Amino acid sequence: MKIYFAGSIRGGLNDRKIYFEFIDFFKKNNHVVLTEHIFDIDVSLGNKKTTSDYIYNRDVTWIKESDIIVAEVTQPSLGVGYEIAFAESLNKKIICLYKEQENKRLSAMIEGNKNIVIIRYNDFKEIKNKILKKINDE
Ligand code: 6K6
Repeated sequence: MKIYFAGSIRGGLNDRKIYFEFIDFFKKNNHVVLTEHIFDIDVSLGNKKTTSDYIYNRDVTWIKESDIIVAEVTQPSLGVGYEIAFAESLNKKIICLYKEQENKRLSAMIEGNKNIVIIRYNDFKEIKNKILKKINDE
């Protein structure tokens, strides 16, 4: 499967390590991750010449090209919310991954959307099989 993996960037990069774990995991299971380098500060974020215009157009093209969007939505991000809605408008399959946190709740616009499969977790290892199964589900 061609996966568009989405996660917060300008919304905050606190969960960057978890994004890398998910991306590695998908690659090891023979999936193609179109966004594999976007969270890499050296390769991507350090490139000051890359404009928002460029990023937007490239990411929209990748979403169109993808089979599925997997979004890590623990850290709220305008860009990720936009990508989810855009993918939904194209009838793409959408999986959101949400790490449970005290005194916080997932946005109702994600939680209440029946077109989105939501997988909640405490530890990434406990949901590995579930994610793979959902990716391959028709
Ligand atoms: C990439 C190449 C050169 O510079 C970059 C850095 N920026 C971004 N690169 C790729 N995708 C991005 C970048 N900034 C945001 N996005 C997209 O928006 C990603 O697909 C993320 O899923 C989402 C994050 O949105 P914000 O609002 O948190 O930045």
